Amino acid sequence: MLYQPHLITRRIVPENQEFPMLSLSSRITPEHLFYVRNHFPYPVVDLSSWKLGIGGLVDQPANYSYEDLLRMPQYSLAVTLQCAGEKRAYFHPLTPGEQWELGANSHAVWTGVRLADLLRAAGIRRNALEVTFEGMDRGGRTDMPGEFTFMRSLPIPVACHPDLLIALYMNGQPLPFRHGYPARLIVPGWYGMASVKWLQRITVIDEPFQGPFQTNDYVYLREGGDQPASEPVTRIRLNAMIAQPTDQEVIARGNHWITGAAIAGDHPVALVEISIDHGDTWHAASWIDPHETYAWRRWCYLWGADQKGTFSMMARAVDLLGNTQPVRPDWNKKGYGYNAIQKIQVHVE
Ligand SMILES: Nc1nc2c(c(=O)[nH]1)N[C@H]1C(S)=C(S)[C@@H](COP(=O)(O)O)O[C@H]1N2
Ligand SMILES: [Mo]
Repeated sequence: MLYQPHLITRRIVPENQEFPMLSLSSRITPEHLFYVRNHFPYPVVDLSSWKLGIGGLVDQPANYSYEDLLRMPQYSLAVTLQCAGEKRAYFHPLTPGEQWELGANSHAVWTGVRLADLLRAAGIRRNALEVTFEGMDRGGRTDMPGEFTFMRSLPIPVACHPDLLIALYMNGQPLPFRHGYPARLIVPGWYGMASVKWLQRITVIDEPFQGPFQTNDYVYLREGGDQPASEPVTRIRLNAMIAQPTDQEVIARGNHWITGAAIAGDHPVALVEISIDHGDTWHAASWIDPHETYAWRRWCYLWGADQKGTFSMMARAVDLLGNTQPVRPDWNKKGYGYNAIQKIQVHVE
């Protein structure tokens, strides 16, 4: 375990640390600031014996060594990872789990092998329904006896999409250990739990996977209301994060940049709007970054704060279809997918 003073520690073992959103000075998150989300202590990885297995309902099961994967065609994609627990600390009432604020998300360029290439080489059988991905990290749970590895599944059509990568590199460097060395899955547009780290086995199955990280966790559990009582957590919801100023910050009169990032897993973000007057009027922010399908996009707005007082500041993203963020969060028992419009207070002196 290494003390990482530059990250915000939410838990020491397993190591869970968030990116300080104030440090959003580059689109790509510097490696030492990239958030870390682990369910278990770190696994022991021995590269000489490590293999990535592909099996189950396939015609040609295979075991790839690290070198085998390095020799295959490599593809790069810029993908923002966001934890499904992002902003969980803002739910009322609070929900159990790491109390993430703004920084359970970070951005990198990932390079590796296309999952679709490996699946095509293996030959998926006709009766296949899902593909499971198993990490090397393991441990117990508080809600059931036994030892588990971190394991997740994807429906076949999602798994076969050409943008899914078995990443071997992060920002052009070998994947750092904390982010899944030697190889991790990257599922663009989905919340982070889908992007299994320290990947060791891919298995094609013909029934819905029932592991605890699929059916106990990463499910929206609700009571009452008109939403379904139980729904799997999948794609990243439309969301805007205010990086600067911070909540309750005291600033001097004059011009100030309001900055942040916006993200969406379904449709591209078209617009970010800022309100300084508790939502009465909205102003379009400017883009810092160009649009990239799976990347967060930083925005800024110049605010002429010429009056003293306390201001209620909000930021909301609007996607290409005109959808925007809800005023009230979709409260659910395990605190996933918070995307209500963020509101902060700023004091001008
Ligand atoms: N093997 C393994 N993969 C995992 C996890 C884990 O605990 N073990 N956590 C998942 C979750 S919930 C998230 S949000 C992302 C975080 O990736 P990072 O730690 O590289 O930021 O990894 C995912 N992949
Ligand atoms: Mo997560």
